[in-house]
Amino acid sequence: MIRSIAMCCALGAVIGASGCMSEDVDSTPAQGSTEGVGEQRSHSGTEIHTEDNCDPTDPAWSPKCNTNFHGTTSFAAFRAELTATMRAAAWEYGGGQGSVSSGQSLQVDNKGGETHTFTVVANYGGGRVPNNNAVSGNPVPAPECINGPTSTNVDIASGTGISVTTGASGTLKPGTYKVQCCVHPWMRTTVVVH
Ligand SMILES: [Cu+2]
Repeated sequence: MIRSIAMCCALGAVIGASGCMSEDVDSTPAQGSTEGVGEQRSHSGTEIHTEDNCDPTDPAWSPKCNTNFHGTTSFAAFRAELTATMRAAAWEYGGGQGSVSSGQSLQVDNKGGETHTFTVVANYGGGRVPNNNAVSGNPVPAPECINGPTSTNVDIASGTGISVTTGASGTLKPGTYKVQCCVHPWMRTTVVVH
């Protein structure tokens, strides 16, 4: 099921279909918001992880929230927080900034219930979900988010992870990289390969 969600989103990115937008098109005001599950620290910057707090028992999240996940934020609360603050705080890159030596791999694990992306961008911008872009104040998509999957634009399904190689023959050469999520464009971090 998770794979089908990711594929749906990839397709949506290509043709602008609405399949992936439903998460964020429906907007039902609700009171309050729920803070995320506990922060998890990285291991010396070699590991970063995507986080969220979607509550799979809320039918409004279906099918985007992994039924094996244990988040507590209803879809309505997510929408309300996003509308009020232009972001949902629990939807974030945990572990802070990535920092690895050239030749070392960067591990990116999805600790959340939704699919997130690891996307290197020249400049932070919106993602591929128009309503999330609008509500978060990122009306212009980062081109990398809408140009399709690449080695530096990867969907990461809930409960899975990727290992990003670095170095002269790796995915990331030495340098400093801006990384964002193309589903939730307020999710941003930096990765340094030194
Ligand atoms: Cu995300």
